[in-house]
Amino acid sequence: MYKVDFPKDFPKNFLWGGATAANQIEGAWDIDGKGLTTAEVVRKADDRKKMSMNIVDPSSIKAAINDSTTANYPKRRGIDFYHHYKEDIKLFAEMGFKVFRFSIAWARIFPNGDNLQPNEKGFEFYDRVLDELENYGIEPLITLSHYEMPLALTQKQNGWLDRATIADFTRYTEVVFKRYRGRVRYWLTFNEINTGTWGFHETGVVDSHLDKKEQENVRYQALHHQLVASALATKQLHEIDPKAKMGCMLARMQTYPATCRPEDVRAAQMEDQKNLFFTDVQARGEYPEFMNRYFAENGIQIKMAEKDQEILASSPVDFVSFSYYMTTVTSAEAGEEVNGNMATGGRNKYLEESDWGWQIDPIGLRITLNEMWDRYRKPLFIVENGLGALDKLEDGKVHDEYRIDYLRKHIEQMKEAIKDGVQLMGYTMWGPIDLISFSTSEMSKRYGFIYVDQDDEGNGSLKRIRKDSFYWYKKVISSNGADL
Ligand code: BGP
Repeated sequence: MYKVDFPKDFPKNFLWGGATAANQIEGAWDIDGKGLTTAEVVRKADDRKKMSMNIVDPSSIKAAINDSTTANYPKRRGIDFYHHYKEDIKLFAEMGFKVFRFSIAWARIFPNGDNLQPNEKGFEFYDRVLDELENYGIEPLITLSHYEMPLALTQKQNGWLDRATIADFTRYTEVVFKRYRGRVRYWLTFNEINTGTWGFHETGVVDSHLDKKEQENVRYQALHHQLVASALATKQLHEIDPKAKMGCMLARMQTYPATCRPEDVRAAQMEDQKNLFFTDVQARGEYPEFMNRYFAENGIQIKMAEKDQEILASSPVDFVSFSYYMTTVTSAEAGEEVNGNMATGGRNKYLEESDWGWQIDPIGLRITLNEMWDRYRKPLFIVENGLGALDKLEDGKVHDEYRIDYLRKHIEQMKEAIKDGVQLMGYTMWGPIDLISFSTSEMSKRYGFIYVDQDDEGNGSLKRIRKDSFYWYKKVISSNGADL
């Protein structure tokens, strides 16, 4: 007889924690031999309240390459994690973190992105971070490239558009894997790889002078090189450190049809396919047919080397990770402007939104988890989720019950998905300590359990203060998700 049984709770070894990125926390942008990164030279987009396709001001991209006065100072400052990492990791440990996601700045290891000797001083910083995590038994989860690369690679070869960047990246990943063999169990190649279709921040490609059609061509070409590099890094990791696991990372945004009219359902399906395409390649090892048709019909021609398909097929990832902040809506009439454009996409009248227009959809997380598990049958890892808000510090306290409410509702849905049979490895909430926002480059869009005393201009003591949500998350972790 078929045995009816299903998991009722979070697994015992569930990885609770938080996630960050080098250029949003570290600061120390010119210390210990580090080179400039792409994230540090471009300005934020003018549209500060909405996250749109133009996350980076297009006029700053070209200027940045020749003119070092075009700087993103908030990202250069971060929250000075470089000098505060001990204090910060201690606070993570106090909350009971099992895992901490951070990224290595490629330009600390190879300041010019070239294949010469790695920068020992750059490595030493990450050695210290790992030592500290080990002291508290916190598992590291490392992103190899989170929205940045050495600026020199953009200057020399237009970032990922040039195939030569694959070799630069694999040299970087090789030295990193060898250095940290046996010390790091979980890795990710590229953060939110799919956002490379939106522009510079992911690919490091200067294309603001091209028309939309040409841009799309160039971006998919650059992303093809990233997909090949990701597969090569996965292969390397398995050879250098067989016990370690590699994951891919997608900005997952489920698209709902505006109505149940089949035309709308199909439009939403196409949006979803374009989103999942990247994970399809990384987890299944091949380009799915629907993209071949999309490329052909849109005049996109991807140059592949003879071995590329073999490389992709030979090294799929071990687990599938994604960020989840919102869902969106589309219709057959919506057209390009709406499709794929995060918060400025179609509105869903059933959902509330954050101050930045991100539609809050906890049940969408359960739907997403079920669909991703069905599609890939590989363990899933939610490596970003959270609420950006304007917090108020009053009498040394931050009462952020809105954040607790957001997180609670999402974690409840994770539990539902686990009962549905989804294999979920862990959850790293985004920005456990306030950090510089990616899309606004401001400090005031805060996600943290820990408040950092710094304003948008960089004034402040950098003091770390526990918010109400800090104590709440500590309880969530100690009860393994039972006490929400
Ligand atoms: C993701 C990025 C992060 C991050 C987060 C929140 O897209 O991977 O780097 O910052 O979104 O976005 P924001 O900072 O724009 O609110």
